[in-house]
Amino acid sequence: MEVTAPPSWVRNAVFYQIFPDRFRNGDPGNDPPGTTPWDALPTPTSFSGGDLVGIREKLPYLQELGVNALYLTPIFRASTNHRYDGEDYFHVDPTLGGDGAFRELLQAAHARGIRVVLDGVFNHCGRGHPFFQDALERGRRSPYWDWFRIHGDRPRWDPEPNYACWAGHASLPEWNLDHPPVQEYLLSAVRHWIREGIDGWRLDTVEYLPPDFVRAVYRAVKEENPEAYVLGEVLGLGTSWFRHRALDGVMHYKLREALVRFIAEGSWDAPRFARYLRALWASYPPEANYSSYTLLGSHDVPRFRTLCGGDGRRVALGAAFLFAYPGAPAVYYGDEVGLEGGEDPDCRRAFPWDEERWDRELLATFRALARLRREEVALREGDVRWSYVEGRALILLRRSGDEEIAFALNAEEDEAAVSFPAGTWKDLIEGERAQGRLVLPPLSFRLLRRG
Ligand SMILES: [Ca+2]
Repeated sequence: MEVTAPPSWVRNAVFYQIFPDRFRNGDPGNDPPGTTPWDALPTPTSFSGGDLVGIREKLPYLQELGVNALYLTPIFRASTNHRYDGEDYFHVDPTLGGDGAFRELLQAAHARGIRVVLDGVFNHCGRGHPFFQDALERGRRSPYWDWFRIHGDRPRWDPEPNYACWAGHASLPEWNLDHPPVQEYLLSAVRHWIREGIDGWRLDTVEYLPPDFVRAVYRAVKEENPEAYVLGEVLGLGTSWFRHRALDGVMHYKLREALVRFIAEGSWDAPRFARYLRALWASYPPEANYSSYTLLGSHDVPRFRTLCGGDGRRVALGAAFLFAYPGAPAVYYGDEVGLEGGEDPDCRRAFPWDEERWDRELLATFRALARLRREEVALREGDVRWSYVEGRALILLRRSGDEEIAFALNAEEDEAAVSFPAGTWKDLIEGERAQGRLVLPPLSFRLLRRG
């Protein structure tokens, strides 16, 4: 079958990324042994007890935030808190509530119009995966010997692993994707969960997978459901993946880098930021720009607020840019209430449910941005023009049919006067009208409609 366009819902999506161990503990009865108190800072090996029951419980909170799609980091049976060491591709980890909790979450999310995308880890599994365990036990006599790349007669990891493993981690043996049964096995998991009703896959470490296999995943997904989304974790340029039609979109880390330079660090001025973004825009087919997942942070990078030295106004600017720019904006759990955190595992702290600790102004900004994105077709589908780019301020125009929205941003600590294109503009949040020049307070943004 031939699929030529990414699913249309993606350009209308507002994603929320959840690291399931850290969002909400809905059932202390399923906590792994040794679970730490909720507010304890995470370590590489600690468990906080978050689960899918907790996510379901907080769907009203997410809906009120304006979220209509979830991206969950891995949920299948595994040994670690991050679960990138999968031991079973067909069953949800019992410490997250198991298959039943997932089915209930999926139903409840769909009933609220919230889609669910899962994390597919197809480059490697965990050392506890029964197939690797079989190779460990039976050596070359194991039917799974060729499923891995093992040198010698038994897998060993002391002093060094003698098998291919992810980034040198002995606990993460890599699949031998040249062995056809391995691809069949993984593709059957891809199809299984789409049939169970998930709305897409985020493919982990896609740049390390054989391109033919990624294309096979894409085809399998689309055969099961042409409206399902295939998102790649791509840290470099995603151009070739789009050319070969292997992904619908990428996690837009390149865009994030520019936002870190321009808004968090302040090391780039607006002209440099605009030049970079224009070049990036031109590198991808238009539909891939509209169907990529745009982010300020994830479980793999320091939180944006921490990179901003804790300044919530800069987080608001970064978020506003994502919501005003093409692509599906994603909120990394907790960013909306001001959660901080440095490099992994610190960027994976437990969500602070004590509202006393929230940055309420920031949360209100996220909600307003999501509402405008939902209401204004130009913000979702409009074309993009850079209208004013000077110093550390810019105006971006988004137009769809007769609707035109101007997004003005000042990333400077001082006020900035920006020039608008001819005509009258009306502020979408405050309601006031503007014409000609407008003075933006320090570290502020405005969204205005022409007319
Ligand atoms: Ca729990």
